[in-house]
Amino acid sequence: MHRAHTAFSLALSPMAHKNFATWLLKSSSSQQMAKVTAAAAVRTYNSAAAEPFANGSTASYVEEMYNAWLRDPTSVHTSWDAYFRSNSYVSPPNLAPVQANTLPLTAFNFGGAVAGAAPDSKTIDDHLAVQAIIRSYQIRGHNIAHLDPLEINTPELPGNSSTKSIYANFSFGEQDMDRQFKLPSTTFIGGDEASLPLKEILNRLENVYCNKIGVEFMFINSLEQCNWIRKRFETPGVLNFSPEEKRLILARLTRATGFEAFLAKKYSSEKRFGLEGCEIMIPALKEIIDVSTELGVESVIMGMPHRGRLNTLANVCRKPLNQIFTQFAGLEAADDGSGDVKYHLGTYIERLNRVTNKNIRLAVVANPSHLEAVDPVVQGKTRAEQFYRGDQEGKKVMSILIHGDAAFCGQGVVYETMHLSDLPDYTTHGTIHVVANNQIGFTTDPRFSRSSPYCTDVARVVNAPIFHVNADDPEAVMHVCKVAAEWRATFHKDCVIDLVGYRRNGHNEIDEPMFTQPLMYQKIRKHKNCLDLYADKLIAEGTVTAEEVKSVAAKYENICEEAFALAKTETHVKYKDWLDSPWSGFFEGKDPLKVAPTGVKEETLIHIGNRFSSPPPNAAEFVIHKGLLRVLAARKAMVDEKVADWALGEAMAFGSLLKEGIHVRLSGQDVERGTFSHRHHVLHHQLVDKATYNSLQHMYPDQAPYSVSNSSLSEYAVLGFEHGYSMTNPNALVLWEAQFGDFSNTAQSIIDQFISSGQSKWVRQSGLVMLLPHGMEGMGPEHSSCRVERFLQMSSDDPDYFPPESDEFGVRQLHDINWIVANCSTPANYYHILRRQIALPFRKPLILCTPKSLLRHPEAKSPFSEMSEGSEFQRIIPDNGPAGQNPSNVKKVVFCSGRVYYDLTKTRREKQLEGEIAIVRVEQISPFPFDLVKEQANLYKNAELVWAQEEHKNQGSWTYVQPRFLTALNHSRDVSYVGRACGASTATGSKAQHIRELNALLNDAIST
Ligand SMILES: Cc1ncc(C[n+]2csc(CCOP(=O)(O)OP(=O)(O)O)c2C)c(N)n1
Ligand SMILES: [Mg+2]
Repeated sequence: MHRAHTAFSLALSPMAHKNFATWLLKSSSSQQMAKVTAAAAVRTYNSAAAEPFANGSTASYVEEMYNAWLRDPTSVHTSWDAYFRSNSYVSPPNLAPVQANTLPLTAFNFGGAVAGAAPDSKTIDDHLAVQAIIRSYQIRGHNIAHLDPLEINTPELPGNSSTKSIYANFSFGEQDMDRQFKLPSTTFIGGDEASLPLKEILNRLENVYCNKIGVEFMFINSLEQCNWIRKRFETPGVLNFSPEEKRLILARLTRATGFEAFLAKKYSSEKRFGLEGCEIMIPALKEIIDVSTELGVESVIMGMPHRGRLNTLANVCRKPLNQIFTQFAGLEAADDGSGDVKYHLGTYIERLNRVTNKNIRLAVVANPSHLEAVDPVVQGKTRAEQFYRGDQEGKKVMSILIHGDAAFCGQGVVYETMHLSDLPDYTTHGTIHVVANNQIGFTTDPRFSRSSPYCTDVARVVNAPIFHVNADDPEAVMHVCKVAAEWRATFHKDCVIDLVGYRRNGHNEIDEPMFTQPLMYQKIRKHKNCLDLYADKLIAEGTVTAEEVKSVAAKYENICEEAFALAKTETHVKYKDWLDSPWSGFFEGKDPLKVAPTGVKEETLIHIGNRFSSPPPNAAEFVIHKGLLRVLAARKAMVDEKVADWALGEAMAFGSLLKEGIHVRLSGQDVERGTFSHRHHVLHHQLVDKATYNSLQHMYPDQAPYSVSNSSLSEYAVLGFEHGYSMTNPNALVLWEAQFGDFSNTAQSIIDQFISSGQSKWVRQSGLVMLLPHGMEGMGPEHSSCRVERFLQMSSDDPDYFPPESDEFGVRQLHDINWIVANCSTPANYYHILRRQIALPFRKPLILCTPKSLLRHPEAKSPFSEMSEGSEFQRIIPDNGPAGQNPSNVKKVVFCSGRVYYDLTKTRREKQLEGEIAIVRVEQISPFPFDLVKEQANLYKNAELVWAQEEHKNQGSWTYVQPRFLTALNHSRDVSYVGRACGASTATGSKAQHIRELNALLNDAIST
């Protein structure tokens, strides 16, 4: 099912617009049908000459004019408008309001019932029928509303015969039209009037629900919210705008239109993904921002695709036009990075909102081509900004997400992001979604791009009201935007504005749309643009003169010309001008190569360890599960012995950072307990629902906040969200953990498009940590590998370049690379690498393979001495046993990474080769520790060098490390591969085969 029909099907169907008349009178006479159909046609009449009533009596003519005026004051001549506004008109008895809201049902004469007597059953039935009609309009009015400026969509949805069948049951005829009906409390169409004639009820409902706005909201399961919406659309006069307001809309529309026209003139062969056909989006965004600012919002974070982006930067954010025009000049960049095309860049601006006279910050988040990928990123950034401002209800910071119609319904990440909208640790307290619905996606029309009636149906899952509106009716659009902003401020929930427009050009300006949509574009070619239509309307009603319209347009063109001239004087572009998340002050006064120490005082470790192993203090009644009491006791015993396992090492890192004022946020599926039941940061009272204790939130009275949250079962949106969160403040450790590392590939666009390349494209840094459980432990193909080879393949360090050796070798490498990939084998090293994320004078994403069985491995423990003052992260852990102590005896050095180390040492012990085989762990795989590998190789001058890995040969680290080993060894020695053969799958599903393969690898590696 889909809503769209092409112009072709329209051409075959002369009576494209069905309306209430056809629903109501299915069982009535054709004469009545004709009459009411004619009355309904008044929606489209504009001039007295064209209107169908002039041949009636003067009284009925005036009456019809009055009806038309009630529906749309602009549809009648201005003299009539003035006349009706002056209240001089006394409507005939059947239109005259009865006393306001005071009369009981029995007070009406309903054509049969005597006033004062109890109503008969027909009267009651008819009233119920009217109530049902009102409700039907509220539920289904949007189906037939005039939303499409091109009128190529049949207004009624295909297959919606249920609508007709409901109306077919009500057989009101012409004789009923003047009957007075009491209005139920579920409608506001009466204003101050308690009852209205049926004709007036239908006219008003038609006008509210089937005109240029289609409100889809009756699925919301809150009466309060439904009534709130009804009131804002049904109350008479809500669509009346003052002349000042109209002029403002016109001025904004002039700028939006003028901007695209200027670019088209100056850069006719450049792609800019113009907004032509939906220019109203710019005044719409401005209206949302104005109303929201009025209601207390100080910061708006926006995410949007290509379409209209430059216009938004220019006319919503007011980014200097010359900076935008400079992007067209193809200049070299003055700063580092590889940059991005102009319609992907972000911006951040702080300015005075001239309408509200309040300061406002506006950010448009940079995004890749991948449509909708930016949605969760914006939400994470918004959430973080709310958090740092203490804005717990989202009153000061809000997000706006702009979508294309095809992408909004086609991209799954929209759904995933929607589902974050009401989760306690992910909500941004209401997002306003704006769909620039041009009824096409590249060359595909909606009949072939979605199975739902509207492109916005995805929002129904979170009970978001959806306001469809014809983009050619600026006042209707402004009203909808105002309601959307008020909705968000009132209920702090998502809502959607569906701006139904068209696309005047091809997908981009050099594309030919007639190849694929000939009929649609024939219509478009003949269609006047929105600015001209609105200007004509305002001129006709006397709000502005034609000269004023021209002069506003000319003035804006002058502004563009001046900026154009200025842009010509520029010699370079500056990527920094396009930064969406500036970290003011973070880099100031910092030595760019100085890393703060990551070891902490032993007493700090002991304090954190004791807290982490204790139940809530002074809460004897808090009942903890017996199994967890054992876990706590085991932790306490480790603290007493001054050793840490994986969970304790992690808690030491988090706790010590929190002590230093660094906010820590860990998010992902089941992270509170940990997939492998090792973490247990949240203790649950066994008898009281939702009573929990999280010791890391209670380490120190003045610590930074700690947040750990089980996420929805999503990787794409949640990883995007945490990436966005990490962009806001560099002084926070933000971690996302995958359930198993392999699931991270459902978030591949976030990894590829944002995390690995964000700094290079958009000068934006992020210290996000990805924790990816990884290891070949016989669990089958799907839970073994985080595909570390993919991350390594995206690392930007040159395999053939050995950087100059110096004391700062390690930090300089980190500075220069795009991200860090590591596989730590000890809790201490895990602890240090987490702390190093904050100790660095810059931010880099950290991709960390994390263990599974090692979480409980008796040897995978670290003494406190390896975490206390003076200790630090070890990029390579040398062999500290007999081999390392007597290197000249060593015949073979086995380099490895991660958990296989423990298997290798066990085999070496069993084979009693501890003096002859050295095992060296490469903990930080990328950037590659060239210097330390060289040092180790020099230590074992005569030994054979091998790289042993448990992953298949075409997977794991081998292809990344091999050329780098050769560079580190200056090609003077070789390093050979020991491990599994190449494979298509990550691991075998057979336990027996797994063990066979592992033994073969261990035997190959540990042999001389
Ligand atoms: C994830 C993704 N897939 C495919 C594309 C290629 N693409 C670019 S624009 C576009 C059409 C988008 O249509 P719509 O969302 O309606 O936006 P419009 O261009 O009409 O404003 C497509 C398919 C993309 N950018 N991102
Ligand atoms: Mg589109």
